[in-house]
Amino acid sequence: MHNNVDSLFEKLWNNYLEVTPSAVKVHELLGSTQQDDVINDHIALRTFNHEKIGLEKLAAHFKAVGYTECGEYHFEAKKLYAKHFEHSDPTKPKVFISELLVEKCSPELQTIVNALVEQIDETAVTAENFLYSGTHWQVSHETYKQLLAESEYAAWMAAWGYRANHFTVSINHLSNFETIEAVNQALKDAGFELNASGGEIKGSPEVLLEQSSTLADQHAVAFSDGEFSIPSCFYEFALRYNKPDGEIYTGFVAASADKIFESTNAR
Ligand code: OOG
Ligand code: NI
Repeated sequence: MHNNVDSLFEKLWNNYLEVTPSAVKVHELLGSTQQDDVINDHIALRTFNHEKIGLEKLAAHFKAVGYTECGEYHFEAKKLYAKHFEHSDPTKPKVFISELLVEKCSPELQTIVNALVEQIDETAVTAENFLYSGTHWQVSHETYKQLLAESEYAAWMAAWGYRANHFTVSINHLSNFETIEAVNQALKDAGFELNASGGEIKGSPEVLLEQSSTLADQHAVAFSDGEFSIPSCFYEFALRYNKPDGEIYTGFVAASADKIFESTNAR
């Protein structure tokens, strides 16, 4: 495990850029003069709820660098469960980790996922690089398509494995933009496609969080039966509001998150 939070995020960022080249263009567009202008609100990771590699196994890597659990979220239809974590230093990004409730899926999906999980070496899960280690298994494009028909989340996990599936621009910290509408417009003017599921803007000032996201880049994956280009990772934009007590809201909104997951859907 890492012992330094900044070096962990640097590794996650570089690994994310490998399959999300559009993230560099987003930085150029939203940062005013230098890349450091873009403050990361949070990242998200995904997994399967197996004992070997469940949410808590990923969380352990963040707890080791000063994170604590702060909220939990249920996604009935997508068969997902999630928690979010915050660092004792509020300037560090928040972390959203979800897991697929495999036992709620079809016997066929369970068989496929169990076979993937079996290929993971137990020691890899606590290794320093686990959170950006990608896949630990062989999977065919045929199997990917079979998973896709039942669960887009399961298919994405099978293809991409362990990595940040998005970083998030904190609109609160941008100097050139005040509203999420202005950010979305700038992105669309620059040719980015936004996730329109549930509307381009998820949430509202009333729920203390507004979010939008790009549709994931397309990137090649070396499947066991050949190379195919599929949705990889995306960029999110978040504007947070103050609670009645004057403190900024640091949680997530399940109804909005439910739609953000769809940023990795096929275009
Ligand atoms: C996470 C989706 C939820 C948010 O900010 O609500 C999320 C995912 O796509 O894995 O990121
Ligand atoms: Ni997010």
